[in-house]
Amino acid sequence: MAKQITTLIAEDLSAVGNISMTEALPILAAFGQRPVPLPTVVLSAQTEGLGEPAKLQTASWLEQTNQQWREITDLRFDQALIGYVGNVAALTAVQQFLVTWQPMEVVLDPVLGDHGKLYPGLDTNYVSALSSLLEFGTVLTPNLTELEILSGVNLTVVDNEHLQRALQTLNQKLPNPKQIIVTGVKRQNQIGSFWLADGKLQSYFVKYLPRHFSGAGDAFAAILTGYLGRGSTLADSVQQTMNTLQLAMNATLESDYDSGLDLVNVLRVITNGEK
Ligand code: PXL
Repeated sequence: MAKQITTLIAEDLSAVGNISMTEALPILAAFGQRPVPLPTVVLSAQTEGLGEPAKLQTASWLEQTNQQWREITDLRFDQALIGYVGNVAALTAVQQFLVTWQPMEVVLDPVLGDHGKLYPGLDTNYVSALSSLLEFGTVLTPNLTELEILSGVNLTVVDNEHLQRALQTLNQKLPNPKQIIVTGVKRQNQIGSFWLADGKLQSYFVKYLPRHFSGAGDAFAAILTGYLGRGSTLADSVQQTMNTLQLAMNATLESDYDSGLDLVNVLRVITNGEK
């Protein structure tokens, strides 16, 4: 039997929206993992398109949790999944967890914005605090908007040359090398992810579906964490993640989901793959 992986998940818990933590928990449980959720903020709804959410800040609880965990014998983390954090105090607390617990693999999705804009409520202070957290990630999964903001490379033209330059520039800004996968790159009727292997640009595409799926990036990071935890290579993990995510998007298109993703098929595929 495979060893059970314990994964610390730090991201928002949003009641309405079916995104981030509400996706990551079932996904990682389906991978047979032991997920340990750290809500970085509790929201009545995701921040996009559903009005102004009621917020419960958790930074001080996060600090107390990090202290209390020291009393738990044999607590250890193989992986961490960091998604939307939401405020600078919680980013600081998340950094403390990573420094204290040193998980081997840290999938860090630098959630900042999409379609060229920051998400509501995030500002330049937040961007600089998140930039400082990047050095604690081992795998980073920005979308195009986030890669542009974090690398400083203009991505108005999204050709291979610009993507390669942005990925390299972001890597060079950081004190230790990362695997950076940029997601959501549209080419004709396909959507793809790009990353570098030995300095060469790699990509993988699936069919583009003409709809905005909120929570798709969050699900991408969670599924990727699951495949990496199973020991798949980065390239295989990205490909399997995108194939699996495609199932969720197809199911969502066919169902009456108006927010978040229909994950049932994803959970079936993941569970069947468990040996
Ligand atoms: O899907 C990214 C995301 C995560 N978490 C919260 C969000 C969003 C996007 O709007 O609002 C709370």
